[in-house]
Amino acid sequence: MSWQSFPKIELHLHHEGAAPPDFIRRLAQEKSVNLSGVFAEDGSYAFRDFAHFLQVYEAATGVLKTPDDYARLTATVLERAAEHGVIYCESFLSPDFCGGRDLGAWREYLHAIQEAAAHAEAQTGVTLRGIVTCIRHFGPDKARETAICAAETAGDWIVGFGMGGDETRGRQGDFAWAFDCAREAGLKLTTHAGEFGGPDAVRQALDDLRVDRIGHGVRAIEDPALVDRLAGSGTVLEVCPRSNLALRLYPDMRAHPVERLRAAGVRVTVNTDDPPFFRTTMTREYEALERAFGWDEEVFTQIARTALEAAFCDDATRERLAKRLEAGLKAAT
Ligand code: MCF
Ligand code: ZN
Repeated sequence: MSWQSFPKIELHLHHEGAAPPDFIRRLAQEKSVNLSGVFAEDGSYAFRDFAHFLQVYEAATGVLKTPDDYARLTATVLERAAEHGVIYCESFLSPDFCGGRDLGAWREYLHAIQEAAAHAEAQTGVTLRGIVTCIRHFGPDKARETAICAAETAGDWIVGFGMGGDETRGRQGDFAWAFDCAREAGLKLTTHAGEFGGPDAVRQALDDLRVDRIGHGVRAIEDPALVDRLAGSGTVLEVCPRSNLALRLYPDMRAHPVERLRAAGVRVTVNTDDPPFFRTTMTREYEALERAFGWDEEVFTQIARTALEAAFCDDATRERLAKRLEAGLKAAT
């Protein structure tokens, strides 16, 4: 089975992290920015471990400076998504990088991104929505400012609030004010937890931030009572299998817990996180999961439906996409 044209929904994608190395190199050249240490000899992104990944990520994506840079990136992101059968995608965007948490500047970036997304949707048929994301290692004060930008721009395009970054610092609960602010503005919530933070971070995300979904969440597997809790509550995990392998959380796909979580009744979805950084695409994720666990059309159909149910978009958009998804599934199976 070729999975490339199988219809897919992606819920965990960092907007800047989806920038191909060539895109970043071209921008760096245009702006005369020196990016030594970012690329390997073969031209791909190079990093040793999680801490180094975060550094390389911020150096590489730091060349994205203007609203127009983000408009160009948005077109590229949606073209790539379309190539891999994605019909709906939510991406993490941050006022921390777009305008330094200044609300006026953030609105300008957002305007450019939304305009580019609308244009690209007309060309590719991929629908994009944004999740405003605070950066954990920038600390709770900056997260508060980011949440205010999120609350002020919440609507039918900015549909969620989240947190990424270095999970080994502080506790999820340190960011409760930011998440409460976003929730009060009507935004749905997700946070990176249970990747490098272990199962306790997942519990904190549920108890202290009261999130709707969990980014990664895979290390819940280390705590059977937590697995039961996730299965019981129906909390959706945004699993990014090849990201976890690239950052050496697991030695290979067969050791990855996504199948054990699914078998225990946890609602899992499949995502790419930062595709060019992890040398992945949605198609490669599907191929690797088929190879490791024998996942077939039935499993991937279930996963796409789960992802659409857990999407943060409004119900009218969900219903429109559900029709497209079901038609695509029928054609593919
Ligand atoms: O999911 C991966 C690895 N785990 C944690 N954080 C990140 C990942 N990819 C990007 N991030 C972080 C990173 O700090 O999210 C931020 C980056 O600066 C971007 S979110 C707009
Ligand atoms: Zn992520």
